Amino acid sequence: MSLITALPLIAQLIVGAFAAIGPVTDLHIVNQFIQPDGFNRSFILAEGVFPGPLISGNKGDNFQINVINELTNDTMLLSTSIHWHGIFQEGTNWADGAFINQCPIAAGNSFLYNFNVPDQAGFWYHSHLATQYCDGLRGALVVYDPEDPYLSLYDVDDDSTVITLSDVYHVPATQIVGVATSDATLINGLGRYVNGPADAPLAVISVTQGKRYRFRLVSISCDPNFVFSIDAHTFSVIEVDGVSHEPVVADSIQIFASQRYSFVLNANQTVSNYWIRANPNGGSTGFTGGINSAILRYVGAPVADPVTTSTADNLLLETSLHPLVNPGAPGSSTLSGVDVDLRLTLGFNAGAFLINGVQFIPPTVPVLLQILSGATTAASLLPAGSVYTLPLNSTIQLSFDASTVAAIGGPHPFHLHGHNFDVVRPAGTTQYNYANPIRRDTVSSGAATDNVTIRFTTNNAGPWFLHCHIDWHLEAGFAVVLAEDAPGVAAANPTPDAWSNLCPIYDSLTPAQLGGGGGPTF
Ligand SMILES: [Cu+2]
Repeated sequence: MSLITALPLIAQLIVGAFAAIGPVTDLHIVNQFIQPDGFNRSFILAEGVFPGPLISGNKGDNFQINVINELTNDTMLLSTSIHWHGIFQEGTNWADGAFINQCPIAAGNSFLYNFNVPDQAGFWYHSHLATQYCDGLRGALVVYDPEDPYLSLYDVDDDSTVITLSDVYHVPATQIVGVATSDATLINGLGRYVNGPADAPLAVISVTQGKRYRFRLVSISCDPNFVFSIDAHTFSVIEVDGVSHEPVVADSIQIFASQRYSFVLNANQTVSNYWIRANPNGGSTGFTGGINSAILRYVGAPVADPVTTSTADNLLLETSLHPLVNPGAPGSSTLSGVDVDLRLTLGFNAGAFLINGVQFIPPTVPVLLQILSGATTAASLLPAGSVYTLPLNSTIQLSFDASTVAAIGGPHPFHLHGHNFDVVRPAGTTQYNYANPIRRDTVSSGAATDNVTIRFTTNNAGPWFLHCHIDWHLEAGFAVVLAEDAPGVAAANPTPDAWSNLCPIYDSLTPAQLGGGGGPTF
């Protein structure tokens, strides 16, 4: 490695030592009053902060995260589980965090998530129990690649260059009646709300003129998508959902719930303050009074609010993005050129979201436990009608018909656990690209006229959740389970004893011990 490429690594190690935790760490889940937008309420937080602390490691690391549940506020859920979004969990399906993979961790208990990240980079983590992450349990997780092919493009890539975008709710998730509407946008955990304190602090991201920054933009949103931009700056997008892509220049990104992008920003403008903007598609939009905003401050600029205006007019398009390592989509270059063509018709009826006519009702026994207990067919796995079995080593195509639901709280971003996938037909186009499509793990299913289509190869035995990442919609049933190589799951996924103990403990809890004030507890 040359001296030049080694420098960012050294900087990363020095700066990263201050705040990030991991890959081997405790993670305390606690109730804590904070005022991220000036409004004081009790949240469910990792280590008492929002967002949760940055968890980081290097490609190839073994992560051992001991989640210690110290929740006591029974107006919210008292149990928890954590999903490590985007990590394939090959051989560790039990560590994937959704209720289909494990029973939740009861208050007063701990559970060790122990998984390898052999060849991936770029994630986040969140509660995967009901809508608990909307109450605060969410944060960024970065797997650095010491041999990142783009090391020479940037000078800084550390804790200070992670940008989280989120919504926040002034009422606990279990107490929201009707359609939930975000009260404010938080950038790196800070923001303002309409008619709230005008002096609530905004996040400040510091840059030094002349340096190049790899920003890692992470949507930890429960619901809104954001159009993100930085006044007077263009940038070069190099990574999507943990996958390196060929650089694409843009000045704004529409980022949906749970998506990630890395972009390189050259701090080549006049030393000054510039607005960072994240305009949501719902709740209070615009930037009056500093809502939906943060500040990019050059070293040497006065401590003052920016006076800049946005000139963004070059929105990043999924069709422009092509993987750096480009295998092309699996299967052949025709719409029928796959082993399994699974068409998913999205629907809505009487408050329930449906996939192929079925609302997902979480099973009382995790799907993984059902499989390990001997049930391996779709007909025998619960919830009935929501589990699809897939054969191993096969090419799979999923298409999303959003024609009847796109206008109902959409666009709906769909996330597949356990895989990346190739988006052969993204939203906004009728063209199919089998040659070099964008590769990611969460995709917008688009507008009523779209039929977003994705492909992947089954190489990871286990039940994997496929769901809308608008958490309120997931709660209303917008999910299915893909049971991949069900007969091979047991051999491929040895489970620790502590995992086996979770269900007996959870199942013995009284309603009072579940918390949530009688709200959803699955
Ligand atoms: Cu949705």
